[in-house]
This record gives sequence, C-alpha cells and structure tokens, in this order.
Amino acid sequence: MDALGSRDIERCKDCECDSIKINSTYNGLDQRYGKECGRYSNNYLYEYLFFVDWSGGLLSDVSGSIAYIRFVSDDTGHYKGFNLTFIAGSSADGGANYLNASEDETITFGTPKAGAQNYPADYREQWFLIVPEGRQVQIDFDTFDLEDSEDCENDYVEFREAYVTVGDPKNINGQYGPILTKHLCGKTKPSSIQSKENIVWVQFKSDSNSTTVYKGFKASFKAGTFSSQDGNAKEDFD
Ligand SMILES: [Ca+2]
Repeated sequence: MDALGSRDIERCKDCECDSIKINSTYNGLDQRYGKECGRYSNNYLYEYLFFVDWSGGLLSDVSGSIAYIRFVSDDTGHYKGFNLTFIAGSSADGGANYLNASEDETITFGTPKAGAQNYPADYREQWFLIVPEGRQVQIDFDTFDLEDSEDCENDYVEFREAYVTVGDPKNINGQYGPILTKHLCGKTKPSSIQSKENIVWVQFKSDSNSTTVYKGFKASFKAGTFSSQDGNAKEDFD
C-alpha cells in the first residue's frame, strides 16, 4: 500500500515539534526514524499513475495491508495539517509477457499448459495485454480451475489497468493500476472483463502449498469497444 498526498506541518530539526509518521505496525510508530514534517505536496492518484514523477510522488510505502498513522503536534506553530490518499498495490513478481493483439486478432494466455497439466506451486507470471490505442481490452475465460481459499489468498489471478510512465513509454507497470477485478480463485469461470484503457496487467500467483492438483486458467483477449455509459475513466482519479 502506498500513501500519497500533501502535508503542511511545522518543521523543526528531526521533526521534533510536529510530525506525521506512517508505519505498517503500531509499535513501529515509536521508532525514531521515519517522522515527516514540513511542507510537501504531490497530489492526486491520477497524476501519480499517468503523469508519473516517481521521485516525489510517493509519500510513504507501507508493506502489508494495514497502515498506522500518528500525528503529533506541540503547543506552538499550527499549520494546515495533512491529507493522504492510500492506494492498494500488488507486488509485481515473476516473468512478464507482453502480448500485442492487432485489430481482429485474439490471443490466448494462461498458466503453463493450462488444461493439460496442473500449475506448479510457488509460481508467478505477469502478462501485459495490449490492443491498439483507443481500443479497450476484452478478456474472456475459457477454463478456470484454481485452488479456492478465503479471499483467494493462496492462489489467484488479478487484473488491473496498466499505465505507462510518462517520459518512458517502454516502462509499463500494472501493480498500482486501477483494479479491474479482485483476486479471482476457485472453479467458477469468471465473466468477461473489459478495460477502459488499451493495456491490462494480469498477474497469476500460486503459493507454496503442495495442493497442485488444479489445472489453472486459460483466457483470451482481443480489442473491444467500450460500451458502458460512463465513458470517462479519468474522472475516477480526481
Ligand atoms: Ca496453492
């Protein structure tokens, strides 16, 4: 999880007057380092994802799914305070495949030898599904058989909109992109997925347990046309 936002907090040496601190554990809030103070502004998830200035865009990176925040002020010097946005990131892992579909082309992807052979434990793979600019990605599932677990925490596949770092068109990422599906697992074939932009990031992950009796998933994608009433994806990031 990452925190983005702005702060305007009294600045003193080592942030000993007023401070904000973000940590993944409650006890971690007591550590001396990591306090932040002074004025800082980098705002809006939208800018973070699509006009990325990575050098200043990230206020705090929290491992895990819980963030503890402590704000401290002393009795002098009151400033505006702080404002944070949190985004849930995935940890991108494993080899990446870049799949380009031209108009009228359908490309298949999935776990290795899906359907014929069970997927291995401790396996990770990423795919970038790319269709021509201005088109959307339509994903259809053919077979689906993953280990079922609570919140799909063991084995899963996930889909997000991908994004390109400004200034470096070769740098495509997905782990902080807008979420298209929650983690998917089990045996129920998911319904089709349609993106808003023209690149989708997919990640498959299996954990280390040895229940490797599941066949995995097989899906395909092609260039689709966005048909929903809500035609402006970018408004989601204001
Ligand atoms: Ca597993």
